[in-house]
Amino acid sequence: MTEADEKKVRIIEVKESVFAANDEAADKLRSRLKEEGTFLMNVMGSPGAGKTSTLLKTIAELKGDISVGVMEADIDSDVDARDMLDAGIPSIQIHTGGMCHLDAGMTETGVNELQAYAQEETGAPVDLAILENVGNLVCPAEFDTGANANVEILSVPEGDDKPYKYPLMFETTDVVLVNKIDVMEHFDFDKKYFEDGVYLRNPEATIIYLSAKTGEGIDAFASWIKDQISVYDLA
Ligand SMILES: Nc1nc2c(ncn2[C@@H]2O[C@H](COP(=O)(O)OP(=O)(O)O)[C@@H](O)[C@H]2O)c(=O)[nH]1
Ligand SMILES: [Mg+2]
Repeated sequence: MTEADEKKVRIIEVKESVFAANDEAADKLRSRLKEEGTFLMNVMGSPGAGKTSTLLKTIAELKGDISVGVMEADIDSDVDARDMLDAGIPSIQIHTGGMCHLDAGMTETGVNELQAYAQEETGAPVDLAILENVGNLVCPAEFDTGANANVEILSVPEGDDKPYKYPLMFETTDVVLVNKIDVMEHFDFDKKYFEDGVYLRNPEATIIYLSAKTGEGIDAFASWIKDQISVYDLA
């Protein structure tokens, strides 16, 4: 059989088309949020990095200045949303049913539900909607949720080599939070090696060291959020 006789295999790159459709939905969501005056922040990181703990402390710091609500995404359970509600923060839980990330469509559904809930509970939608994404360093980085800012939380015990091992997560984030600095002395965490890895992936990234346990550095993260929102409001 010659090359000309050989039947060509038709290959469909499903992944590419899924990403293209998601990017479009994410841009649509961003335009809508801009019209409504809502800032959406997507928080990513491994399970146990301290996403919920850091958010609880940071939202307490922001209280009075900005109204905040949280969408907690998990495969199952409502543990994190309960923690938020116990702290008086409007919150809903999104179940992904086994999926390890949220896409823009799921995020839009979450935003709608969160704003309806905030309206019912407080009489107004929130200015800052925070998405605590599913705990995972790979999948969430692949999908644009429609957020205005991406936050990656890494904790000291996870190690200083993560920017080298999970490049996309560090490429797609705007700020890298290094949590659990209160236990820094117990780990061989080389800050220079870590920062070099972050800037290699993302020269524009901001790095903030903090501890959700002691509260150190939480003010710097809260200021970073306020700066992002004031730039967004002016744009
Ligand atoms: N020592 C210490 N432990 C922390 C810190 N932040 C979170 N933790 C603990 O780490 C565990 C996971 O925290 P959590 O906020 O639930 O992480 P998430 O899964 O990323 O939301 C909990 O036992 C927290 O108490 C911190 O800054 N220092
Ligand atoms: Mg959590």
